[in-house]
Amino acid sequence: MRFPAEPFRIKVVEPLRRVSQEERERLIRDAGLNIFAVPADSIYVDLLTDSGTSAMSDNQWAGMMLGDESYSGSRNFFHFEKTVREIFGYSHIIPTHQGRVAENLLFSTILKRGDIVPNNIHFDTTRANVQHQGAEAVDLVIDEGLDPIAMHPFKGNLDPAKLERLLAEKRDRVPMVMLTVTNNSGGGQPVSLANVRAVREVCRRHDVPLIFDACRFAENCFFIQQREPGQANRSVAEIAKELFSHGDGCTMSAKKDGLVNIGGFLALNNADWSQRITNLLILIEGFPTYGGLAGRDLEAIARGLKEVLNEDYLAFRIGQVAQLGAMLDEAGVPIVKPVGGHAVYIDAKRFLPDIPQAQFPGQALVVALYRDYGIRTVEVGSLMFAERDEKTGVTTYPQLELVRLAIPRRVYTTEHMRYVGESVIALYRDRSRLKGLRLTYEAPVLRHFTARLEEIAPVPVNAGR
Ligand code: P70
Repeated sequence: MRFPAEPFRIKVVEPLRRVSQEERERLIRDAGLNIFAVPADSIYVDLLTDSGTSAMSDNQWAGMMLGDESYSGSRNFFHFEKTVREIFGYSHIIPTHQGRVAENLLFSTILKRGDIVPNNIHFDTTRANVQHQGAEAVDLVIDEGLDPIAMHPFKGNLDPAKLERLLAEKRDRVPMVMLTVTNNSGGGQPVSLANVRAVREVCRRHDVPLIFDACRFAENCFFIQQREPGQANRSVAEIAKELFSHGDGCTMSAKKDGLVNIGGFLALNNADWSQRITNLLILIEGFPTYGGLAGRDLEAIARGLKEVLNEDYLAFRIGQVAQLGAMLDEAGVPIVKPVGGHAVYIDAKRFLPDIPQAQFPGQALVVALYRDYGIRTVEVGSLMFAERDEKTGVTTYPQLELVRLAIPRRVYTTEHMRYVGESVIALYRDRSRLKGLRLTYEAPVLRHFTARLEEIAPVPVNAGR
């Protein structure tokens, strides 16, 4: 088992606290079996998210000291703007404090009630922000993208034929098409350049703008370089330039491939949209040269966006995730394959085949990984995405029931990864003791963040006799 060697060394360390199994049991019970409510300093390896959890480099920290905190016209804004234009190629750059604000500004300005926004698969905040405008979020990923074991190099691809059918029928209701790179909900799977070109062509014929959700663009473009015929000799930066040239703009959470702890932006070519969005930005987020950020944050993003395109870094990053996936796969743990860019996703349906989706098998696994091993993961399945039709009372469950082990960038060492691998394998061998869960509280939107649950006691074999 060869994990890739780190292309960095460690200058600052953050001690980790080991807590006892008894304390973890108490903490997860007090949290209503919701991992978001467990204090982070009682977690040993935190794989909840790769968002905002990166370790910044010495170069980024040095940039923070050069923060110009002027209300308007900060030099860091100009550096940020220039960098984003160079990499993404769009003309109007609107800073926000994180990705979902970029989404909210875009959707609340452009969408009308009854509109439809197609995407490969919308991630949770994108879907919720579309729905918040009374619009419909439609997922058009290729069929392989919904099959956890289909071996396709670009399982994030959007099916151009499905898009064509939708636009042929309902063009009037579609103000934009989105593409999420990489496709987070489907396992962190990349989208190919050929697919971007094909989607662009359908959009061009129907005259619909194409907007990227660019959170993990560098990881996506690295996969293109590694896997797509004809791309091996191009730099990841060149591939990114072409990819974005096929679109009209992007939303970005810099908390992922910006290698920072907070920040995001909206980049657009459409001057009219940008003007209207900027007016809203001033009302709710901040002046156009800082958005919701400090000057020092903008500097860290500008530097992070360049570092993330370093191919030694990307080979390590993607290799570390792939290697953890390989370790689990070789032990027979059911995972989404091929392994994605930022996370290994366990297929909870196959891990716990006896627990029905209505009893949250993914969340049961999340709870056990914390309680038994101090590892925090996140459910991407029925707790996050099941939808109840208020009229009929019928609940629709997502096809994929996953547990995501998201790997923060430049944070954990190989030994941490080995600990995680060995723990998941041990739990898999002992999985028969896991029980289903039921909800005791749920919020009306994005319920997974605040839900409370309890274990369903197994019915004794002799019950009722
Ligand atoms: C994640 C976080 C955020 C995200 C994303 C895509 C493709 C937009 C955003 C919003 C959210 C999360 C989920 C579970 C646990 C913790 C955090 N994704 N588009 O980890 O960006 O967070 O900056 O508003 O993945 O995948 P932002």
